[in-house]
Amino acid sequence: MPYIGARIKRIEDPKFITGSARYVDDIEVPGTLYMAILRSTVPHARLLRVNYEDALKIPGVVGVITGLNIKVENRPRNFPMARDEILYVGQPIAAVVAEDRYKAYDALDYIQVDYEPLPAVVDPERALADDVKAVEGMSNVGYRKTYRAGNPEIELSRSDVVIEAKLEIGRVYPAAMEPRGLLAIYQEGKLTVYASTQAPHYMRKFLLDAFRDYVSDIRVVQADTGGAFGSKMFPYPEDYIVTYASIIYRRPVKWVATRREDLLSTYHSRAQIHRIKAGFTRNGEWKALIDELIIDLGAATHGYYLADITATLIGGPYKIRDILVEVYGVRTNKTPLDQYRGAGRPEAAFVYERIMDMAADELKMDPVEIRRKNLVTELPYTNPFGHKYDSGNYLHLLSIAEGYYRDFERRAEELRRQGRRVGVGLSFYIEQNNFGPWESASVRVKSDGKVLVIIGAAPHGQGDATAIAQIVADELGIDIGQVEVSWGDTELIGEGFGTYGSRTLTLAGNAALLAARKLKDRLRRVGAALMGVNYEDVVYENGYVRDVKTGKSLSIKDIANALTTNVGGTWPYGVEPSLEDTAYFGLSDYTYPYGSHIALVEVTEEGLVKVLDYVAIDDIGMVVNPMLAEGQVVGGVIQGFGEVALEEVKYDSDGNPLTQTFSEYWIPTIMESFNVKWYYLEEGKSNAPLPTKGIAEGPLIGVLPALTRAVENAVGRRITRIPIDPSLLVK
Ligand code: MCN
Repeated sequence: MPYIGARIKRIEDPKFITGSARYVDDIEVPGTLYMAILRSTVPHARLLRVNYEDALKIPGVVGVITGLNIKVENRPRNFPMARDEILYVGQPIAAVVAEDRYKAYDALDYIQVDYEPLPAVVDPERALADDVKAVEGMSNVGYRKTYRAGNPEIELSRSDVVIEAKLEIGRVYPAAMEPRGLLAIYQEGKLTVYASTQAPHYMRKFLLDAFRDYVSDIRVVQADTGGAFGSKMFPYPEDYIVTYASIIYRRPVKWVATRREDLLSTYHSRAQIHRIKAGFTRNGEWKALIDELIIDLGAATHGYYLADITATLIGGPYKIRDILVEVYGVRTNKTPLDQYRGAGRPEAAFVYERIMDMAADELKMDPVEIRRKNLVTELPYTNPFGHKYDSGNYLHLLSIAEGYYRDFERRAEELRRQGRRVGVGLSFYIEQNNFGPWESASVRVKSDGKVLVIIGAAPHGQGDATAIAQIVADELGIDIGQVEVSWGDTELIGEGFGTYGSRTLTLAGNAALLAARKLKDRLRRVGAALMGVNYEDVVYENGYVRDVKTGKSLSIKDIANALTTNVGGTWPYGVEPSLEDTAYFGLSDYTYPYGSHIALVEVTEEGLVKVLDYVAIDDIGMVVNPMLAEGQVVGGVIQGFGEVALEEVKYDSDGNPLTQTFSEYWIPTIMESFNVKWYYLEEGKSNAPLPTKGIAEGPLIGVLPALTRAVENAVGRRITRIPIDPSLLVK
C-alpha cells in the first residue's frame, strides 16, 4: 500500500514509551567528571577577581576554570565566560570540575567573586537613549537596519484611516522538556561529544573551529533529545567550557543544566516592540506601513537576524507594497536572544494580523472581508522585500476558514446570550520555511536485507523518521517494517545540518527519496550481475529485480545475502559490491506554506482564558503523514497559547530575573490544554520531487494573532501586547 499520505504510527516511539531512551544525562562513561557552573547573580558589574582557592581544597574537586575566552561572532564580550565585565544574571563566571555532581555544585559556594556593580540597562526603549551602557564602551544599538519599499510616507498621508499602535511580543524561554547538556570525551587528540542538540554537524563545526589546536577531530553524537524548539542549535558558552574541560583534564566531562540554570541561560526569544502606523483606504485596502521595530537582544547581538525575518515578512500574505521598517537591535543586560519555534515569523504575524483586526474595527468591516480584500491572489508573488511566495490559493483557504469562523460566531452569540464572555478570532498567515541550504541522506541495504536510511537532519521529537521511512518504503515498494531510519552522529553520514526551520521532511525526505532511486538502479546492476543477465533487461519492482527475458528474479534480501555470506573467495561479477547510495538535496528558494487559525474562547470572571474550540487549516503541499503533521499543529497551538496567556520571562527594573523556576514561568499544562482540529489542503506544492513544504512552525505563527483576537473579542478591549495582561481580563 502507499504509505505516503497515511497516518502511520511513529516508529521512533517504543523506546521513549518504555523508558529505554538515552538522554545525555543517562550516558555513563567510567571516569566522568561533572561540571557545575558559577553564574553571575548580578546583571551588570565590573568583575575584579575570582578566588577559587577554597573550592580547590574540597576533596573530589579536580579543577576550576575561569576566564575562558573564545571569539565567536556576535556573542557577548567575554564569551564563554565573564572576564572583566559581567553582562547578565546567569552568565558563566567559573566552572568547577569534580569527581561527582554533588561535589561540583557544593564547591560553587567556596568561590568568591569580587565585583563592582554597574547600572543595568533593562528596558529596550530606554536603552535606545544610550546614556547608560549595557556593555561598557559600546553603543546599546547593536544592530540597525532600514527596510524600505515603495513610498510609505506618501501612501500613509493619502490614507483615509491610519491605525497607530505600539504592539509588543513578550520575552519567552524555549522550555524544552530536557534541559541543555553535554558530555565531552577526550581521547588522545580526538574528542567525542554527546549532546542534547538539534544540529550535530553544525556543533562539530563550531567546536572544531575553536579547538582545532587541541584536537584533530570532533565527533558529535546527538543523544536522544527531549525537544529543542530552536534553542539547541547555536553555540552556547557551556558547549565550549565542557569541551575545553575535557581537553585540559583529559577526562570525560559532563554538564547538564538544572531547570533554573536552563531558564537563566538558554537563549530567550521574541522580545519585540513595534510602533506601527498603518494606512488604509475607506474600503479596507491596506496601503502603507511604517514600523519602528525594537528587538531586545539581551547582552549579545546574535539574535538580530530574527528582526530581519520579521521585517521582511511584515506585510504577511497581503498585497501591501509601501513599507518602511526601521530595525533597532538593542543590547540590554539580559540573557542573549535567539530563535524559538517560528523565529521571527510569529512576531510578524502578530503585527500584521493585529493590524488587520484593528483596521476591521476602525472601518467597521468584517475581519474575514478585510482579509479577503487584501490577500495576494496571483501566485507566485514577490513581496516588497523579495520573498517569493511560491504556490497555493490563499482565497480558497480563507473561504474554508470562513465556514468555521461563521460557525464559531454563531456559537459565541449563543453563549453571550447566557451572559458569558466569549470571543472569536481568525488569523491568516504566511510561513517561510526550508531554511537550508541542503540536507543529506544515505540509503543502505544491510546484510539481512533491511534498508537503513541515515539522514543528516537531527529530529528531536517531530517524528520525521517515520515519514522518511514511509517515503523510502513507497519508493522501494517494500514493507515499512523493512526500513529503519538513523541520524544524529557526525560519523554516520558525511555532512548534514540538522532539524530546524521546518525543513527536515522536505530536505532530508527528498534526499532520502533520491538516494532510494539511486539504490534501485544499483540493485538492478548488482542483481543483473549476480543472475548473469543483461542490466538493460532487468527491472526493479516492489523489492525484487527481475530479468524480463528469463523471468529470473532476486529479492533485496537475496542480493544482500549474496554479497555478504561468503567470507573469503573472490568477487567475479564485475560490478561494485555495494548496496549503498547517498543523495544531497537543496531547494533553490524557500517555500511559503500558509494557513488560517480560528479560535473560540471564553474569558472567565477571574480572567482565565479558556479555549472552547479551535481549528487550524494549512496548505503545506503534499502531506506525508497527516498524523505527524497534526501532532505538530496541536503541540504548536498549545505552545502558542502559553505565549498569549501565560509565559513571559520577567526582569525587575534593576535587571534581576523574576522568573527563575516553573512556579514563576508558567508553561501550559494538561489543565490548560484543549482540542485542536486540523485540516489541510494540498494546493500549494513545492518544487521538490516530493512536493512537500514544512508544517512544524506554522501553528505557532497562526495561533498568536487568532487567540489574541478571540480574547479581545471576548472582553471588548483592544489588546496590543502578549502575554495578555491578566488584569485586563478580570471582569
Ligand atoms: N510532515 C509531513 N508532511 C509534510 C511536512 C511535515 O508529514 N509535508 C511531518 C514530518 O514528517 C515531521 C513533522 O511533520 O514528522 C514536521 O516536519 P517539518 O515541518 O519538516 O519540520 P522539522 O521536522 O524540520 O521540525 C523542525 C521544527 C522546528 S523548526 C521547531 S522549533 C520545533 C518543531 O519542529 N521543535 C520541536 N516541532 C517540535 N516538536 C517537538 N516534539 N520538539 C521540538 O523541539
